[in-house]
Amino acid sequence: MAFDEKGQADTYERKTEICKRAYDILTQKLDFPPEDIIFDPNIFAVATGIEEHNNYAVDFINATKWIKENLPYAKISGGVSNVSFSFRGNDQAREAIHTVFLHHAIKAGLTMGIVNAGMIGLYDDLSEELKEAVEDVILNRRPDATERMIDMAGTLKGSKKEELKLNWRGDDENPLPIEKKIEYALVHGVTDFIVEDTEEARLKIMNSEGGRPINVIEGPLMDGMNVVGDLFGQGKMFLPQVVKSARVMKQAVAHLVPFIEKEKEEDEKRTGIKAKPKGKMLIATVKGDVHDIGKNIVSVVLQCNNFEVVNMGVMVPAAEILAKAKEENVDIIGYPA
Ligand code: B12
Repeated sequence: MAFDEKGQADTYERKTEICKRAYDILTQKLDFPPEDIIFDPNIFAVATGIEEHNNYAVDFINATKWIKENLPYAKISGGVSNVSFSFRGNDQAREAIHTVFLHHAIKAGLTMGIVNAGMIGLYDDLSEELKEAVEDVILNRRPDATERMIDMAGTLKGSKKEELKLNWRGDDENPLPIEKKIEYALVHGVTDFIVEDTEEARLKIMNSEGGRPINVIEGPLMDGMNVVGDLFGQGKMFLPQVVKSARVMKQAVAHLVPFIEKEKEEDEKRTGIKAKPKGKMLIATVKGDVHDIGKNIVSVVLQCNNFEVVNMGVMVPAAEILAKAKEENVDIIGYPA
């Protein structure tokens, strides 16, 4: 943490000076690997009513940018929930503040943060009005930002997020298209309706010409996951939220797998031919990679196309993959690149 003999660093100058000093000692005197250094340049509460506190978020964000640019390989963390401490008791205001703060801090180079994962939202879900009020506070854009934010905090019930929550499934007269419902469920990590929505999408696709259950994955589910990927890539969604999206995706895929398998059985029944295995494939994600949703889908599809599949799971060291490939005498080794 950015602390020295004088105490905790609260300004940009103090934060950067202390981190630089620590970095030089660690890397030059102690031979400490710079990539193992994680600096916490101190996040303090803004909108406290005390003028000296107004620039705290800006100082943290600028210090983060400076560390990223000047102290190679060092990582940056912070206690994010602190920034909204003056709004304790008003979870919606705090959530909006965390969301906006993270959006800007991640852009500046923040590597990780400590925050209640249930208290972060989507930057794009904030109404323009709320976003502006919070940004005025976080970026210290006007002297009356705190008062305006306090006024806004009292009226938060009508935020765009609340409206979205209420309306995301549409109503009987104007139901939302099934693809949009699936996208919403994936982006917001809502599992409540995902099985029935996946089934509705499957029936819709099966009723169209040449429709197959796999098309539900390749169509609405992948489209929704790509929205998640884009928001995540832009720093508008955060890792705990993507974990929830993955959970929704897994439930949807689990619903479809029996239908994908049934297709193969029906083909065999129809033709009266039990197909011979086309080959044997080993599949895994390599150590360092946890993304297994795509791999598992590929595994199911290959099995349904008469490949024998040895699925080694996730995070498998390369040497183990090679040893298993020899032991099982496989024809193909597959892993997501
Ligand atoms: C869900 C998700 C996660 C989940 C994974 C949960 C799980 N159990 O799988 C969680 C939250 C854990 C996660 C973590 C991270 N993720 Co992630 N994640 C995603 C996301 C949003 C969706 C992936 C997905 O499941 N898609 C749906 C499936 C069906 O599609 P698919 O994976 O592409 O698979 C298809 C094809 O690729 C192919 N395929 C897949 N595997 C195989 C294997 C073989 C043999 C073959 C032939 C074909 C094949 O067939 C599949 C079906 O069509 C993507 C963004 C995106 N749009 O893809 C980011 C994404 C992949 N993640 C990314 C990152 C950066 C991370 C993290 C490093 C984030 C972080 N800072 O910590 C960590 C990495 C953790 C780790 N050690 O691996 C980046 C990767 C960037 C890159 N290319 O280097 C992406 C692209 C997001 C982004 N835009 O930044 N993630």
